[in-house]
Amino acid sequence: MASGTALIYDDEMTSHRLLWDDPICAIEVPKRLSSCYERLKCYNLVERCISVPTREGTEEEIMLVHSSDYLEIVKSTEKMNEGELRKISVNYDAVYFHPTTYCCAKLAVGATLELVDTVMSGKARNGMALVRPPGHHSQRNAANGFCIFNNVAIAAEFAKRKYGLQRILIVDWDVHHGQGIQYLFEEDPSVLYFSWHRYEHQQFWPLLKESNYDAVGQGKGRGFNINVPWNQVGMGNSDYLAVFLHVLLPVAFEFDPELVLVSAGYDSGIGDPEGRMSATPECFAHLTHFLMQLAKGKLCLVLEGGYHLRSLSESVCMTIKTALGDPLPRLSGEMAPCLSAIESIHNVRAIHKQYWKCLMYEDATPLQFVSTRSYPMEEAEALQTGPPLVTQQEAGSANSDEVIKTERFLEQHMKEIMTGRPPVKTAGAIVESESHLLPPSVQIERTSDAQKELKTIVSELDPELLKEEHVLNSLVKMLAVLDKIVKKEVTNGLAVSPVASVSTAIALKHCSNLRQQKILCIFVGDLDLKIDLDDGRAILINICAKQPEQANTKYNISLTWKKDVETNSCFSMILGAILPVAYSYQPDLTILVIGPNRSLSKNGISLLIGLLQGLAESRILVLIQDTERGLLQDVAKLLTGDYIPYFGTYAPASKESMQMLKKLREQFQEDWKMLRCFVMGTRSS
Ligand code: Q9C
Ligand code: ZN
Repeated sequence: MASGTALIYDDEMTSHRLLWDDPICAIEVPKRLSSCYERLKCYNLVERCISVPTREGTEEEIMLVHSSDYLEIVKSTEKMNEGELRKISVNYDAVYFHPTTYCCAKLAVGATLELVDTVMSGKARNGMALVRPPGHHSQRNAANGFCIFNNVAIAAEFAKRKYGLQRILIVDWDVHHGQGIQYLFEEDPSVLYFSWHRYEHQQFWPLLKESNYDAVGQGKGRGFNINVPWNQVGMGNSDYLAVFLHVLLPVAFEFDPELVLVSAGYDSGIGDPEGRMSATPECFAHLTHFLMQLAKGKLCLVLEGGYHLRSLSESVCMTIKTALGDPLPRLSGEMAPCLSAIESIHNVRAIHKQYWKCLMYEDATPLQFVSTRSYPMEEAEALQTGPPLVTQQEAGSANSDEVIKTERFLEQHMKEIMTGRPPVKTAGAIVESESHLLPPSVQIERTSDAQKELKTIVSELDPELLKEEHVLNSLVKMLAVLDKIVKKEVTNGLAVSPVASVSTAIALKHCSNLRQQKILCIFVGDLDLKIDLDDGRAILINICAKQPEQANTKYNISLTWKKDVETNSCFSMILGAILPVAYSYQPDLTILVIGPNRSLSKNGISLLIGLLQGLAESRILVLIQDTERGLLQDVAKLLTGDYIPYFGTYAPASKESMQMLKKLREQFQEDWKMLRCFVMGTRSS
């Protein structure tokens, strides 16, 4: 499997600049590009990437999506004087031309296509192209919103033709609607376009009706255009996360793309004067990490907007750091989406349920009166239980004071989240004779100084086990791995155990002895031991085939998942229940146990391991029951980053399973607020 992250940057693209006074275009400055590269150098990220040279896109490539007439117009600007450039610029909405614009725009196209080639040929697993001018507003016959050629749309068309791809996902996380991409692929079911954007009931640029959630595509392309309009400013980490968990990712896994392109605009980040949203840089790490689980990791990110230089460059760094496989910082702020975000999610799910099986059992219909004022205060207040990182008013007043304030905030914030990564990523506890199964980078643990503690715990739990030398031996090694993770000497680890249930109890007890704060424990299979959890120090999610005996509680949730209906349907459960609970809980450590009689496919387990690495700063211990040791090699590769899970073709979950998930959501959405994805008690008229 391909490895490495490509980075494409060329100083040449900083020559395109505004030559006259124009308050609208003044924010699209050359420093946007150079400051990203400077920051990347500060964090020593440039040297860790595979540097790919830029080239100019050819006329033929540009004409994959643009008309020759339009190409000729752009070409003609090369020889123009300032007066002529001004004159031609006013033909378009929010656009400026410079004598080097044509050249830079060709470089932006070429850089994007080189990135696609690098990833498609396997020279790198993923990568990012830092380009100017941006592309997603540009249309077949028109420049628009600082965009000249539609870099990402050209890349999609290029990938279809050159590599024969049949399914490409475009994720547009820029704060503006990439209407250019929407128009170009509206009728094309081979390109799934997703965009969220500041909309404010059509009061925000580009002021289009077709940016709303009900623009779903046309003809054969119906269902393949997904718009999530933001009707308020101030959207933040939990709002973005909610849209990924409840809209984009379920549909994306069902779509099963062969390549993911990202219109990576960072004007959706904190401090941006255009977006006025409040997502912090690590949010982009999480978004990137989610998208890395698709298309066997083939992910190409292409810069679009982003106008707060510090916010932009820090967010770009978080994106690249994640693409490289570094541990993720914790997502900051209270994990509770706001009511307006939930309204948008509700509407998108309701309108798309006719196109996507994963939404088929949704009983929501689009809300008729979309306004926060139409809901009772209690409900609005219930959702805002803690102070958000940045209040909506603060985010909304983007004057120069605000720019400086965000800069100060980021200065401090980045110091807190940019922690070093341990030199060894993965530790393993397995018997000597099997160590050859693990990638060479795994550090094998042989012993631990927790022997005495172990004996105490075991004698309380099951004194019979004290007689079994090999069991004690494996338990002691497991504790050694756990200690390394807790002490941050490694990021993750795996251990094989003959008694998975007992091991789980011991691991949790050991964590509690170490005063580890919050443990997320996911047990796949039959758990034959009662684990005491009521103090909230741990949460246990048990995925098993048989109906649980006790009722679920906030900290002890059983998910019944039957083997015969499971095949490849479990992502609904992972995205719709496990991850929302996990992100709401914000654990310090994750323990995933693959126990006996698991009802989750190998693909499902791989996906779970991939996605759970987004939590707890990527600290995870995977415990494998020795009867399941066939999974050892794959689990190890997933943990070291040598391998990306591939989910495969989607099979819909049974109605019964979907109803179980729905019930769970209803029961726990007050405790675990990320579960929420619809507005209760839809009011009519
Ligand atoms: N009153 C990108 O982020 N604003 N383009 C126009 C008119 C234009 C944004 C405001 C914003 C363009 C790539
Ligand atoms: Zn933008």
